[in-house]
Amino acid sequence: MADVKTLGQFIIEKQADFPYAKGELSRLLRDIGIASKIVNREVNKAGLMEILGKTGVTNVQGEQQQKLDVFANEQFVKALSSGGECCIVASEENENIVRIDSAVSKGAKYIVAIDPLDGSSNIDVNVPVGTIFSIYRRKNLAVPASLGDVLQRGTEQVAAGYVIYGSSTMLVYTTGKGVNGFTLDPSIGEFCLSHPDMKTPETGTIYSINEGNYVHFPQGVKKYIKYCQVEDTATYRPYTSRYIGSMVADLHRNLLKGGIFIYPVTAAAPNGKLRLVYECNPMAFIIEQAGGRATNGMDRILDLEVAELHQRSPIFIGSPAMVRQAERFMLEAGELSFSDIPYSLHNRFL
Ligand code: AHM
Ligand code: MG
Repeated sequence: MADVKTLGQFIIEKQADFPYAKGELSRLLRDIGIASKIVNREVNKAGLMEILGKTGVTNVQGEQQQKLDVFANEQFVKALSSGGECCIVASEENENIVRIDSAVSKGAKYIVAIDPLDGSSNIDVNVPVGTIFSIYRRKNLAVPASLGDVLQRGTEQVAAGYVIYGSSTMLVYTTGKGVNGFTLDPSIGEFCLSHPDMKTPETGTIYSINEGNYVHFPQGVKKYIKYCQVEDTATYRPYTSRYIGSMVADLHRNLLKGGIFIYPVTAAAPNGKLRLVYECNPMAFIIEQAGGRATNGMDRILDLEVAELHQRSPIFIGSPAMVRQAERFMLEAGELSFSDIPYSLHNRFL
């Protein structure tokens, strides 16, 4: 037992890296850890419970919400509200930001953006799902906290992490000083440090993309997929195709083994499918901290301007050599920089 370090112990230990820290971020991370254990308990029971299934209402993206999405959202908002360190929660499940008045009046300085249960369409079939979170500091403590505090570039993130509810449950997070992973030990109910200082391999042999959309991909992506499939022993090609359809699970595997995950623009998703604020930015921060790379095919995800809460972005993320190779194909296919053109024109890539 002497070697076991719990998430709580680790967070307190790491607080020393920030000499002026007052423990607020530590408490916030602890609150997220607690809520994720409650969500984990329900996700594990999903096959048994009446809770499984659809509520019949759709969320702000027009997608059908499932009961566990609602439950997870409630748990995180509740934990963050009672913790007192977070004044705004921006969630995939809420059209608008949720302002926590009690924390605002106390001068709380953190904002949390969250996808409470990503990949929730996989719950019914027992496939891993995840939580993704991102933490920002309020821009100006002298003015009331507002949506503007959420619409910050990814480079401004103070911390980000994900929880994967898989064959085991893991919480992986960064505060900008490397990435550490904790596995939930159900026997003691604690996340224990299992993957210290995670690094993604420089290159890998896994590519992850929904190939069913191939016909609607930009030329550069089509060419990259063909490149992945060509035989070349020197570069270990053809690569292996792995796509779970649960971003957290796909990225977690690729982070550990080396690989690339791509969700480009498609006919159905002319700006990409994944959301910048609570899906792409936190994952980009984690992957970069693990030595990886994350772009929209040309530009760094973390540098993208954030104009809307539920803004979408294409994403190319994973082992740096693989992402660079995919970008070369995008460039050769003549795809201009996304940041050079308005979002409304992104579908010209099709
Ligand atoms: P969700 O937030 O509605 O669950 O959607 C996000 C999920 C990601 O986890 C996954 O990578 C992607 O959607 C899969 O989309 P598709 O089924 O179009 O391949
Ligand atoms: Mg999601």
